[in-house]
Amino acid sequence: MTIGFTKVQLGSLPNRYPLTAITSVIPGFAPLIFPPPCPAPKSAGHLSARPNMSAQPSTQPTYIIGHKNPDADAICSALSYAAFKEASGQKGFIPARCGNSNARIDAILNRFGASLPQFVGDVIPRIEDIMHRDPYKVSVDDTCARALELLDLHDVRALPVVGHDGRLEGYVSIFSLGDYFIPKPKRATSMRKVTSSINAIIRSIGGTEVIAYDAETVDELYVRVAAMELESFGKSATVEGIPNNKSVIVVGDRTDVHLRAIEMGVRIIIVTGGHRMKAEVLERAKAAKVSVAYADTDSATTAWAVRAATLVGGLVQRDAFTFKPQEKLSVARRRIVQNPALICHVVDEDGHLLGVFTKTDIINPPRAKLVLVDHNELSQAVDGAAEVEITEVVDHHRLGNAPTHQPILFINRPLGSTCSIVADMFRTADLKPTPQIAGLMMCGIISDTLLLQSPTTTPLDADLLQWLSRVADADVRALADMIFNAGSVLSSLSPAAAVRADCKLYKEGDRRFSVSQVEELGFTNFWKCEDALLEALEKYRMENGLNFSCLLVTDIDTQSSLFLIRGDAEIVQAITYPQKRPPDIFDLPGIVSRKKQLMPYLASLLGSANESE
Ligand SMILES: [Mn+2]
Repeated sequence: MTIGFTKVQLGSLPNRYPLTAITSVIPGFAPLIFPPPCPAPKSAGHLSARPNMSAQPSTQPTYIIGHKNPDADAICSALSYAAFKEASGQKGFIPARCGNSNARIDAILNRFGASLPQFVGDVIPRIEDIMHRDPYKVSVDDTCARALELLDLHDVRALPVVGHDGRLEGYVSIFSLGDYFIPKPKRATSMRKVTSSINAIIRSIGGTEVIAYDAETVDELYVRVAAMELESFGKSATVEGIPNNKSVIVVGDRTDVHLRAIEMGVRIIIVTGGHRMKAEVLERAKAAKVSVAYADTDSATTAWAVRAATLVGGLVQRDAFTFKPQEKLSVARRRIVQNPALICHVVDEDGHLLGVFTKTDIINPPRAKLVLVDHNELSQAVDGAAEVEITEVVDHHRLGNAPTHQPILFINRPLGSTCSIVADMFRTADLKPTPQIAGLMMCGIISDTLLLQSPTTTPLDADLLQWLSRVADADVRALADMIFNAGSVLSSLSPAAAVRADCKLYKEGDRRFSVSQVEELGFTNFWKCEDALLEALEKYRMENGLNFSCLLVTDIDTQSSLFLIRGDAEIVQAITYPQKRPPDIFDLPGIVSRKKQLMPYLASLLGSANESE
């Protein structure tokens, strides 16, 4: 016997009616509806294998989000399920919505002092989701020593280079730096070259400044180690054609060389091995405006460190591969395939560096996660839902879900509202919602069940509503009046907006269609705009390339509906309900539920239409 939740591998056929995928009804057993979240091994492993390119790794939130064109239940169940997560100690969940509010939702939130959940227009993975913000970088004024240090310390292969204004200039890589430092016996002069300033050189060798002239001026200088006889030292300079005032002399405690170098007027003398220049020699250096520095390292090491003082600005590779933060990963992936770039830069409109990423980041990106509430069909979900990880579904509609790669927590119960499911979670887990959250859940139940009148209503909905009423200290009847009087959609919205307000897209066989619903107190407002609504319905159908579009106008008072349909003549003709106004307005007495009454009816029409084709 399985107690608690059943993990459903979502590869099943879509069904027509809500079904129970969670066996939480065994008396005496508290259902295990919130297992400890398992770490996703794939993404965890990936993150640890990723080179550490910035101080701050990016993290992705999990959005608890209702369907497009949200209704009260979609908004209230997102808010209350997030509260349930919080109350049961599960962190990192953010209530969200992917559509606009309406008068009813506003009235409900206002009544309980709640705010709208965060708007998430889409969850399409973009560059900004994978980039490393605040990346390790160097400035054009930094030395190669600094760049090499960063490359080594953080195990990366390239670093972005920024100018003084923060704009991206290019990048330096282990390959370009390696090329610069690898000995080239046939081009000895280039091996001596260092484009830098006296200050940067002293920084790079970790030395002590003794006398420095024009310390900030960047020059093309040449390093020479004076390890030869005095006579040879003087000659070699002439042979290589290096001007004396561009020479950096690295030398030990050789006073004769010190004196000769001063006489020649070299740029700087670096005395190595912890040795010091004699006081009287130092005086001469001052007189001749020759800079002097001391290094504790030996001559060979010092000479290398001097070369590493070359400023990054001189070695920048300008062919930086750049992206905008809003670029879709699917597009970026195609651009990257053929490009050998070691590092990808993300820049804003002005070219300021925002972040970096590598190919590894884009192959297996950390994805935003979604908990779908009050829907499970991707056609109704936030844009991009198919490209991210859906970790949970909490719903009370027919199954029309896409297959998933991993087992997920899937809760589908044929109750009157998603808020009922969440309220039942609170109660069975012995957690008491706040009066605010209890009030919001009441509104989800009242709104979705038309105050327990809809055929979707179960005894549990009624029971939960009573329980919530006590917790929230709110009167059910008063709330219902507020909810159903909060703005007639037909009198407050344009026909175009009215058909979009609570509109759901469906696919049955080859047919795509939409079913909208508005709830009114009486049909008076409807008979003022029926032609405009039919026109708006047709326009919506054309714009979305649908086979047909329909609108259920429900009168909450009499618990009956009018049904408007445009499109597919075969379907329209197959409708067996009486025509209220031919050819496209029908009378549906006793029909108030889109999901439990209308959808099964339409599905049967479509089923026979498909068979006859
Ligand atoms: Mn609902």
